[in-house]
Amino acid sequence: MSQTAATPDAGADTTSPVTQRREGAVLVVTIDNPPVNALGAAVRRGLQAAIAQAEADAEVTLVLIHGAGRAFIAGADIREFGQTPQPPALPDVCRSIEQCSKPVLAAIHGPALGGGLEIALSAHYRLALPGSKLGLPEVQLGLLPGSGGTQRAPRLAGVKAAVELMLSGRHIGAEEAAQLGLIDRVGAGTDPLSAGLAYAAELLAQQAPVRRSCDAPGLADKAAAQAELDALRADTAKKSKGLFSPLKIIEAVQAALDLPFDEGMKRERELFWQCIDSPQRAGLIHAFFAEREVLKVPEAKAAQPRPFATIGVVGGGTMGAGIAVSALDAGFPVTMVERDAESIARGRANVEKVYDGLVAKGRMTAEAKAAVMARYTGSTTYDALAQVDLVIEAVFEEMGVKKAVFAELDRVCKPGAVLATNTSYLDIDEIAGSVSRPQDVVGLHFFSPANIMKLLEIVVPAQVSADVVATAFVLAQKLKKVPVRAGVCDGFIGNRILAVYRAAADHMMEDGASPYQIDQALRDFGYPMGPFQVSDLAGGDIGWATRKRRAATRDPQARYVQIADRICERGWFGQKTGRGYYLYPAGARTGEIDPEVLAIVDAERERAGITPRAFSNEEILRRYMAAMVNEGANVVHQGIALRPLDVDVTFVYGYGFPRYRGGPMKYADMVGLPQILADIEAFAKEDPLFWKPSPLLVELVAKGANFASLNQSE
Ligand code: T1G
Ligand code: NAD
Repeated sequence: MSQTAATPDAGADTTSPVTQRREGAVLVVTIDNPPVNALGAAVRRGLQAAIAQAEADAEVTLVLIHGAGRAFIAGADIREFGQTPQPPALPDVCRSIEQCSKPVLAAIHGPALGGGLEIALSAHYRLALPGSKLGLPEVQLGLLPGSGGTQRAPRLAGVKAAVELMLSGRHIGAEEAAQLGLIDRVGAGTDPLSAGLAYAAELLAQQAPVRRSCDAPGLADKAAAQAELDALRADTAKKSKGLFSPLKIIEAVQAALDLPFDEGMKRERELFWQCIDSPQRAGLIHAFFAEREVLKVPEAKAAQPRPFATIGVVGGGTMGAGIAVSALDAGFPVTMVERDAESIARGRANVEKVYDGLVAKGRMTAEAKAAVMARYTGSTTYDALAQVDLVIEAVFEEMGVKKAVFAELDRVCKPGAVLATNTSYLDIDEIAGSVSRPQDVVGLHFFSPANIMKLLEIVVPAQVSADVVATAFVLAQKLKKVPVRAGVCDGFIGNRILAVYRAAADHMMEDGASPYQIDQALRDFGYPMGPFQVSDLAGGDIGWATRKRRAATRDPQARYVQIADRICERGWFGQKTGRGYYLYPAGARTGEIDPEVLAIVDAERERAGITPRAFSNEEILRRYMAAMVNEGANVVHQGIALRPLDVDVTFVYGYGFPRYRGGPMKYADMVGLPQILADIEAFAKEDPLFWKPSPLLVELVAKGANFASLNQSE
């Protein structure tokens, strides 16, 4: 017997994303809120109503909750955070489920994350199908599980397992969830409803009782639980790197140990609201949505990507090898072309070195390495690329060399092949204009090491066809990269803005701040490294080559700090030469202050006639960020970046910008654009040429608007 029972109140909300129907004595509750059944207010109301219906209907002896579509529940509706909360609150919905007088079974498939897992944990029985993703990833949003996760999960899985799940935010499968005691059963098949009904029949046959997680014995051995939590607290204090919510998670679980369940729930909620009010929550949620919005580009909407199954790489140096590894890791057959036998041997060795490192660390078997290398082909003839679908060029950063390579590609590659360049700075319109098929040429700007760094700037020249850009975005997803669409200009989005805030750092260094103080100020801000440490890591010679290339076109009026040149002239390129701005005794990765560098700085100040002055870390940060944000605004204003969020994603994924601050443009919105503009106008009094307020910044401040107002997708 199957009937769709209306909700108790006459005005049943037929548009509710939660529907109920009876399947015999089972009340089947279906959540259908695409795309991921997030727990928005309507879903919460629907669940609350369903439990009330079950309580009221004497014929109902068990409640089965499942999700329609591709998810159980992917959590609270993240878009609601920062808005005025709508009733019912999720902890109350969980409480209703747990306090239900009839057994409640949650049948999980796909994502059951955050509030979604908390709903399941408040049920009395849980089943999950293979392929399910269970987790409490709130920490990645600057939050903590605020609907019982910190109280119920430790009672079911113990302190260590539960807290590690909350601190890592990782997703686990059904098998592991069963081993941890978070679910009772790994179901079969792909249909949560039929698997759920089968398990429900078993539970009814056994007259299975209501079994509340709040009563589960995971915290029974208080001393052992406390010892586990103390160890995790100490470790978190060391590792949380300025993050707010990890230690709040520890505090919430401490409440689970110290307080009765309902008191623990209250304490969890207090801590949850502290996280909500933390600026880190705003930064991390911005980053969550921004990295999804960057995929929404006009070309991907306008055209179908071209099919591709094989990849060619020209150049087997630092980048060529990294790009080849990235493609091999994604399962593609890769053909690498180099100039000559010696170079291709070096190219292959550069690729193998990565896998040998993994084998040595026991993270890959020799057999697996052999299987990957079986998909690698090296060649010194371009004809080897005649049948590949997509080619990425990564040869020397010289226009002549690039054009020669593209002439070869134009000669040998099949019609419809995508021809990409990994140039950092060169004019891709000029490269495209040098071949007979400019519509097939696109920029794919990887970041070093290319098999590790997630950012991929997809640079869109004037003549490229939309389907080639769409293809590039598909490639990015297959390589597990975060793609950002960029227009053609010197340095695209990232390197162009980098050049400006690096110059601001050099100005401060010449004016009196030591490079070590500047690095410390940026580390305190949340960067893993300061700009001078980054220069030493990347190699000062690359920047030097760029400065030399730009010398001919540099504005003679513009301030030019020569300290970096003095250091490079000595061959001090950083870690790869044992010294740069820092000393790296015996190949150390962490540098030591170098008095000789400070002497060079002093000498350059004297040469430039500058009397050094003191800088506070706060002033260093304001100047550094003002330069970054101002150039970021120019990049958006000139359409090089589609939206401010594209600049944010670029810097979070490619330049170490602290994710919990959301990115430079989000940071500027949180500081307030009037403040940023006021700073720039103040700095412009010293150097009006360098500090020109971006027209976009001036316009937004005049309108009382912010960068977020430009992020709205159509
Ligand atoms: N709220 C709102 N929208 C969401 C969402 C959510 N929880 N999860 C996903 N979306 C949107 C996303 O923006 C995208 O939209 C679309 O769904 C598809 O997502 C009280 C406080 C579930 C593993 O952290 O990890 O519960 O771009 O592109 O790669 O304790 O989304 O199409 O317009 O990512 O297949 C905790 C977040 C919330 C999980 C699917 N939950 N989501 O990945 O698709 S806090 C999470 C994900 C909470 C409680 C607390 C992933 C996914 P659009 P997608 P996907
Ligand atoms: P690299 O010097 O390490 O490697 C370049 C390789 O190209 C060499 O192995 C060389 O033999 C090969 N080559 C040169 N001419 C060739 C030709 N005609 N045919 C085939 N192979 C040829 O340089 P790299 O650092 O890997 O940089 C490569 C490109 O990537 C440059 O355009 C650079 O700007 C860009 N890039 C570099 C970085 C970085 O951090 N190194 C980051 C992003 C982009």
